[in-house]
This record gives sequence, structure tokens and C-alpha cells, in this order.
Amino acid sequence: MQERVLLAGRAGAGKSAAIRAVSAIAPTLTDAGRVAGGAALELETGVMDIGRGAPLMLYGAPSPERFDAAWEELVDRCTGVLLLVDHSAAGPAEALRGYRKLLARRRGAPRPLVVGVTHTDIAPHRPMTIYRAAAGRHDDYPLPLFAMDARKPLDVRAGVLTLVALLEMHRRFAGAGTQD
Ligand SMILES: Nc1nc2c(ncn2[C@@H]2O[C@H](COP(=O)(O)OP(=O)(O)OP(=O)(O)O)[C@@H](O)[C@H]2O)c(=O)[nH]1
Ligand SMILES: [Mg+2]
Repeated sequence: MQERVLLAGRAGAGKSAAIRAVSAIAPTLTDAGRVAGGAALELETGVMDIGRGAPLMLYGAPSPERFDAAWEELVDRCTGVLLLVDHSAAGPAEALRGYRKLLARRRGAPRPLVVGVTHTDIAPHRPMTIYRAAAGRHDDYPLPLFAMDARKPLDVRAGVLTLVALLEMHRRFAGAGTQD
């Protein structure tokens, strides 16, 4: 199974840095016209070796305000979403809430989601508890959310592999029932 991870997040959240940090190849820009039904947008693409099976594909998506119509199709084409939230920017919890709304609006099956909170070093006095209300559960599972420096390979790898673990869990237990 080839995993295709959509890296989402507002401008400056760290999508390009994250791809640079873990990609085995120099990040490239693909013509996303094919990916997104002819919409004029480019996806930054990277490839990550996950130690087993096919390498994982990473796609950095521009922020959805810029391509609302193509967003759903972009999410549909990926197996999971790694959302980056800039902790030092204005309204980070609002950014998380906005993306979750956007993902919930899709008609297709929910995509496994992991949230990486970047730039925590820039805003050390802002507590992580600001995300509590916006995090909630995702598709009946607890939503993994943790601090991640997008420039650091180990941090990004942890986020991506958490997503891979969620994907495996979804496939193994699909239809097996959820909460007791
Ligand atoms: N201090 C700090 N800098 C970070 C962190 N994560 C990413 N950066 C830096 O933040 C800046 C913005 O990151 P980018 O990767 O360019 O952000 P982006 O999401 O690709 O932004 P757009 O392409 O404009 O949508 C870069 O200089 C990164 O190196 C972090 O956790 N801490
Ligand atoms: Mg970028």
C-alpha cells in the first residue's frame, strides 16, 4: 500500500521545511492540475523511506483559502493528513478548528489525521492546552496532537509514522466497531 500524506497548514506553518527534513529526494513541485481537476495550483512533493514497503509520498498543499474547490479532491487522493499548526502565529487553535471543519465537510470517508504543532520554541509561554477544545476526537479515535519542529527530521518522522500507525489501525479494525 502506497501511503500518500497530505501536509496541510496555513502559510508559514512549516510544510516545506517538513518535506525538506525527511524527503529522500530534493522536494519537487508537481503540476497539480492533474491532481486537482485542472485547478491552477502546485503541490510540493517529497518521498520518505518508511523502512518497509513502498516509500511514502508527501504532498505539501497550499492553504485551502487559495483553492477551495480543489481541496476535497486533494484530500480524497491522499491516505492521511498531517496538519501543521504554527503555535506562534495568531489564532492557532482557530486554525486547527478551521481545518477540522474543512475536513469534516468532505463527503468521503474521514481521513486519518495527525496534528503537528510547530514553532513552540518561538512561543514558549503559550500553553498546549489552548488546543484542548479544538482537538476532540477524530473519526471516533483520540486525535494525536504534539509539538513538532518542522525543521527536525526526527520530529517530522514521528508525526508521519504516527499517521502510518493510524492508517494501519484503521485498515485492520475497519468495521470492527468503535467505542464501548
Ligand atoms: N523556530 C522554528 N522555525 C520553524 C519551525 N518549523 C518550521 N520553521 C521555519 O518556519 C519557516 C516557515 O516554514 P515553511 O516550511 O516555509 O512554511 P510553509 O508551510 O511551507 O509555508 P507556505 O509555503 O508559505 O505555505 C521556515 O523558515 C522554517 O524553517 C519550528 O518549529 N520552529
Ligand atoms: Mg511552503
